[in-house]
Amino acid sequence: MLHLVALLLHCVPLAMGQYDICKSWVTTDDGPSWEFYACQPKAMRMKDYVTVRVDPAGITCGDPPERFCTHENPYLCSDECDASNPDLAHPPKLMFDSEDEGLATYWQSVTWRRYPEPLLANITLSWNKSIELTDDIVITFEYGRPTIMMLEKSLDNGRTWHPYQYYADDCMEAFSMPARRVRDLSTTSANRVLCTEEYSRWAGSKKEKTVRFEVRDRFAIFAGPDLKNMDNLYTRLESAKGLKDFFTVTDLRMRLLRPALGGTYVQRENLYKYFYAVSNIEVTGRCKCNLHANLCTFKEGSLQCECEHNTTGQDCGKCKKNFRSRSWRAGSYLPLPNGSPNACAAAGSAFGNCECYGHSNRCSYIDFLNVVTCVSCKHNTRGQHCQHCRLGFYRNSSAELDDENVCIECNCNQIGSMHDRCNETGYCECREGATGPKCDDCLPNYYWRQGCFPNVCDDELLLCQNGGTCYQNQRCICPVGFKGVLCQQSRCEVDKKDCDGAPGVGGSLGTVALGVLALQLRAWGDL
Ligand SMILES: *[C@@H]1O[C@H](CO)[C@@H](O)[C@H](O)[C@H]1NC(C)=O
Ligand SMILES: *[C@@H]1O[C@H](CO)[C@@H](O)[C@H](O)[C@H]1NC(C)=O
Ligand SMILES: *[C@@H]1O[C@H](CO)[C@@H](O)[C@H](O)[C@H]1NC(C)=O
Ligand SMILES: *[C@@H]1O[C@H](CO)[C@@H](O)[C@H](O)[C@H]1NC(C)=O
Ligand SMILES: *[C@@H]1O[C@H](CO)[C@@H](O)[C@H](O)[C@H]1NC(C)=O
Ligand SMILES: [Ca+2]
Repeated sequence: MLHLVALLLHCVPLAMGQYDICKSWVTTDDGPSWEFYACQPKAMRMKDYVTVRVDPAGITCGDPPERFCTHENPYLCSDECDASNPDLAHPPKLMFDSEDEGLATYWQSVTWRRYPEPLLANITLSWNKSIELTDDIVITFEYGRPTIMMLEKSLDNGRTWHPYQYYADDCMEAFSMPARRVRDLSTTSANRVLCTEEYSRWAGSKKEKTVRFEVRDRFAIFAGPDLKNMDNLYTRLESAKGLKDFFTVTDLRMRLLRPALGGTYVQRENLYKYFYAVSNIEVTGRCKCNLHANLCTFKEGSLQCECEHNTTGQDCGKCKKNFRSRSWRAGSYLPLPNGSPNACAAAGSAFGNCECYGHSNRCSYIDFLNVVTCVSCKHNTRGQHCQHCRLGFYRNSSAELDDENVCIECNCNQIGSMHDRCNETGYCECREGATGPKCDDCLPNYYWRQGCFPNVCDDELLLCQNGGTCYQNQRCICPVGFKGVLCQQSRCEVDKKDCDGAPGVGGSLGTVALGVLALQLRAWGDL
């Protein structure tokens, strides 16, 4: 009977769909215990959790109120957009509401009245959370799809952006790229960024309204046309480098670069029929929780994984405090069907009490010392438990022992310091004359030149004499006729030769000249 219960419970994760359950209470021969599985949240309608930004300022129509018409009725320009009238306004939020039967609500841009200046608009969607796409992104345009647009994505909350897909009625002309279709991609090119012409051609504005980023078609490369063979997809996501990241985003941006033309050229005399109107943006995906959570909740304005397996963080991207005896790892879809939880382990639970503070995932037993010690400590740590910093590094006082940033490089100035080690507060040991935490400064009365040297001259005690000037505390530049470290010596006193033929050397020359004159006068007197 007990065995039957175990069997039934064992089957639960399979019956409920793949990777739905993080753990279950199973009864085995050794008694009941938890069993852990790789798990992920369900896919959701991500537009419900998004923040949107439309650029540039003033691109939304209605301020001031404006008339527009459609390609179907190009000469009946009686429609009005007025931001101050709720019935006639088209604010960005109408891209994310639920559509009532038959009545589309939409964001609308100003018209292309500034033609031929391009009509450009960016629509940026931000989740402040990494999302894994599970279905196509579908953007619905009323009154015609753009003839040129681009989809971009960010993986780091908008700090850096990458092209995701290009769309144009003529890819060569717009982006100098050949037109391709996602359906023609192969297993090795499933994450290629391409330009497609499928969603930009004019087909009558009522007929073809959607622009897609085809996630399903890319999945189908591995999982087959109806996504029946998901195991193969999950295996590929685990093994193909960059494939998982390709479907992961924190932000998306639609760059609208040219509106629908409704024909082959722009009619300058009727620019009121050119604009963008987006009624819906559907993004289906799940929170990225690194296979450590099956729930994701909206808290304090952002989505957050409800982490299991003793992990924590918005994406379950690290181990909980006191569960860091091994380095954190994402769960894995493999082996099928339940995957590997790769759970974080409590300090002291693994390897017979060998704590490595998460800086090593290997321990080794040293026979003659009878100790277990961590092997290959990472993050610049060392020691039996990776509890010290490597030489040349010091302990970061604001980091826990199991933090990746626990050791900070000393960075001692190579010339100014005795060696590259420092004390616990990061101070290096300085050579004579050098100072500062890193020994890259000089004490007062020292100057820096490949190290610190005592000043030869300065403006206070070591003044250059006789009108000499002090050059960078390194030497006195003496006037002609003087020498010595501080120009304190007259050349004349040292060597009589210097007294003659040295014109303009102040008083001493005068004296010499007078002497010569006196001699001559005496000579004349003798005559
Ligand atoms: C749209 O975003 C891109 C960056 O992705 C930026 O270079 C461009 O200036 C933006 N365009 C507008 C109209 O704000
Ligand atoms: C983004 O999410 C983090 C983690 O949940 C939160 O601390 C932060 O305030 C959020 N930022 C914004 C702009 O919502
Ligand atoms: C997480 O830690 C708790 C103790 O707080 C333990 O009962 C549980 O089994 C651990 N879970 C995993 C997956 O290791
Ligand atoms: C010290 O650790 C904290 C916490 O992890 C980190 O934010 C900080 O950047 C670290 N300091 C340095 C200098 O690495
Ligand atoms: C490190 O050295 C500096 C400078 O010599 C000193 O002020 C500081 O107290 C020292 N810190 C420790 C922990 O010894
Ligand atoms: Ca809508």
